[in-house]
Amino acid sequence: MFVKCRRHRVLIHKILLFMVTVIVLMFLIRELPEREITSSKQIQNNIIDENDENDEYEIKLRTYESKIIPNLGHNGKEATLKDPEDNELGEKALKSVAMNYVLSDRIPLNRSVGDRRNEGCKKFYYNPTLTASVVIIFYNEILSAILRTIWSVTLQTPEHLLHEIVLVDDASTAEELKGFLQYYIDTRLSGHRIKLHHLNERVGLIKARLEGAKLATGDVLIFLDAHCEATIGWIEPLLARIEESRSTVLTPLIDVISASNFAYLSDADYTGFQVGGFSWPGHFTWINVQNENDRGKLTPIKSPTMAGGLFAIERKYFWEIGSYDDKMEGWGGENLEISFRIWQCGGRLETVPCSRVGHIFRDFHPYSIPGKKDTHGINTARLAHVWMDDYKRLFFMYRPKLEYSPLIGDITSRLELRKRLKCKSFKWYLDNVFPEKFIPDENVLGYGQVRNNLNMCLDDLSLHEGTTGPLGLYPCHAFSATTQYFSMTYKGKLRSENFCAEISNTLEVQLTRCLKDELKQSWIFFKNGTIYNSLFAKCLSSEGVEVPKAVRIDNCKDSDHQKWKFTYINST
Ligand code: LR7
Ligand code: MN
Repeated sequence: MFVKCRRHRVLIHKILLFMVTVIVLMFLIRELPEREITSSKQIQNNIIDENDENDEYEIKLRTYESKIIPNLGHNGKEATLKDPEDNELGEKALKSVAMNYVLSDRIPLNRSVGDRRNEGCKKFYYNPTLTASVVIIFYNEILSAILRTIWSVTLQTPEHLLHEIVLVDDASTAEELKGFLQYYIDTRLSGHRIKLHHLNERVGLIKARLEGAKLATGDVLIFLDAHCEATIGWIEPLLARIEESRSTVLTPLIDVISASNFAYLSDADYTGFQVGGFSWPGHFTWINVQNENDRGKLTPIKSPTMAGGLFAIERKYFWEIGSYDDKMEGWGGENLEISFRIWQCGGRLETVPCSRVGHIFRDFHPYSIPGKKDTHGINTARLAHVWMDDYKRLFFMYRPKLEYSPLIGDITSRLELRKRLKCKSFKWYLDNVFPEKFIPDENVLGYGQVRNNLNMCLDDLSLHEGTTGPLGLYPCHAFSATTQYFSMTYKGKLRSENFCAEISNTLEVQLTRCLKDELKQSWIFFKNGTIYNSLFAKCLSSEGVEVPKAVRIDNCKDSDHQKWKFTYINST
């Protein structure tokens, strides 16, 4: 009995001890993460307030994390939400900031978009030794999109190649991009070298990138927009090519991530990708790979320009070649400036087909630019004066008011840079880098607006590249008639910068891709103002055309509908 009782007591003791241990352990386990998260700051600062703030951040972050749906958008698949209310909010977000952030907030921040490389790329072996500083600037971007950019870089870059990530906040007003973002980095991305620098005032994307470049210390700078996703193997071919040639500046293939459903849209095969061009009104455009033999190749391919947001450049070379024009403000123009400068001053620009990075293309800018409104126009006017020599006439033909605008500011230091680096002429660039670029006033009989005797003008009706549409008729614009500039070439083409006038089966005139030796695109411009096609033996006419529909061809006759005048006529 005694023995039994003693045994009992021992058993009860043991059970009690076990229970106490379990309770203490449970308490510890519950408390542990929070303690760990705040401890480093506690020791550093010993500030009670900050701890309170951190607790607040932690609660906010956990609420946020609890809403993430595992596997949503995995492998870059289209993501959808079931709740109709969420979808409605998502639609609203798309309209207000051009990105469905309701959905973005639910997709895991470290999602994988899969291996996007062309099969052939996997056979290449790269062994770079250079390290990269990835510079990401942002102004009021969606936090989850910024974080997904950062996560993709840390996950898809071998550690020994990633020197650091430098984040520059261009004085965002969104509260969560301040302390909360820093807290996220400290707690969820600790162990990664990430610098976050807040600018005191908004300086625009060009100067923000310059600040990032100043802070960076890796061998190579890689700039990314703050809504990108890097994919497997993205960095190795970039670094390896720069190691081979330090004055070559590289862009990855910029794939499309949908702003509405976050699908990674570009397929792996994608050998029909395009490289960078430009238009005379000063915009970046996509063009087909220039040399037919280069099409489908997976090695780096020459590109006349770059889009601007995603590129790799050796860090010291970036400074040697003149970094950016630090008097450019806001948004725009810097991409063509750096492109022309690199080529004209002895470097090269290439697209690397095996490096794939997704970018969320937004339909509009979710932000306004303080002060000067048309920063793209003003920045482009700066670059035209500095780099385009006499060809700047073509930009200013589209933007006459900008040519002598005081808003352009002082360009002396950029002209000095051009001299110091002994850069080549813009004509050299056109002849050697972009020989297929159409020059509207060279080798032409006439160019400018094409006005008939009834004061109506030919108009491309804002046709987009890569499409076909009517050669329209519209009242002549007084200024900036970007849709009303046409050339009559020596070879008999009636064309705008990117399209040629072609006769359709219904005898209407269409604007479409220019083709060599196509009789339907062949015109003769007579001194009396008629524009004649010999295949049909008919004349260009506006008779019976409802504005702004397509002009037609008709039997030739002496009619005001068939007499056309170009603004400029070449006398030679
Ligand atoms: O005032 C600003 N301050 C900023 O820090 C305005 C913008 N930004 C940041 C912004 O948060 C973003 O991270 O700058 C980055 C680029 O701005 P976007 O994403 O609004 O520009 P975009 O993608 O519409 O425009 C393209 O052209 C720009 C011309 O100035 C820049 O060079 C962008 O980097 C460039 N983007 C790309 O090249 C991605 C591919 C798009 C194409 C074609
Ligand atoms: Mn962008």
